Amino acid sequence: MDKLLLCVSVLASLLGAFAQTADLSGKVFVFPRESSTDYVTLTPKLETPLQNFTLCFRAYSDLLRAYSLFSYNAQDKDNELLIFKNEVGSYSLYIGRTKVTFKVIEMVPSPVHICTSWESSTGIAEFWVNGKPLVKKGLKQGYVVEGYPKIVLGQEQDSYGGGFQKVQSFVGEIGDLYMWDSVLSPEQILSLQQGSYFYANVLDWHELTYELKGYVIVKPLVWSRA
Ligand SMILES: *[C@@H]1O[C@H](CO)[C@@H](O)[C@H](O)[C@H]1NC(C)=O
Ligand SMILES: [Ca+2]
Repeated sequence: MDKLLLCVSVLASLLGAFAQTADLSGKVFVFPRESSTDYVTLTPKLETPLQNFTLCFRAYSDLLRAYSLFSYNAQDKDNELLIFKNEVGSYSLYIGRTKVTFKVIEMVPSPVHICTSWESSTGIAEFWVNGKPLVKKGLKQGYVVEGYPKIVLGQEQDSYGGGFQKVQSFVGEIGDLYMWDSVLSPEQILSLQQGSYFYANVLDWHELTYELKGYVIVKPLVWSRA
């Protein structure tokens, strides 16, 4: 085999060994311990900038401290899109390094289904917890969320794909993660919470491209439909 061809095929098989695409329906990522080294990277199907989006997922954790739920950084743009839990009953959504905070009455630990959406034209951000819409907030009207992100579950990025701190790490289980480049209707969000599936064009749990780093294990989802 010619040298170049050999190099290319070795590289391709190496890359293939890292990222994988799988149907994770009925499964979760388990982040079993606190660390600054355990995480999952997600590769979106669409790398384009986002004028609108909806992001939904299920999470189950008994942490009482602050932690990152979804960390999306662009090149040179920290906190381009971040979902951060501050404390029990308080969730922040960051877009373009600006944040809004949503309050909800909740029991910890109990499983949560979270959906959040944002549209550029109005700046309106919605946040749903277990099918309940929280008070709407507004931020970054007219902004466009940068494309080509590094998306990380389990850790909070302070650089492009790194800069993790143990005290912001997620410990627990995450599943049923979907992201669209549009704002879903309240009816769609409710039926997702109840277990329906809609094809998602940015990230789709049924066809997810991901890479496990450190101690993260895929296990069956046993606590859904909360
Ligand atoms: C984003 O949403 C607005 C208002 O809902 C719509 O007018 C616009 O076309 C959407 N943008 C894209 C890229 O889909
Ligand atoms: Ca950050």
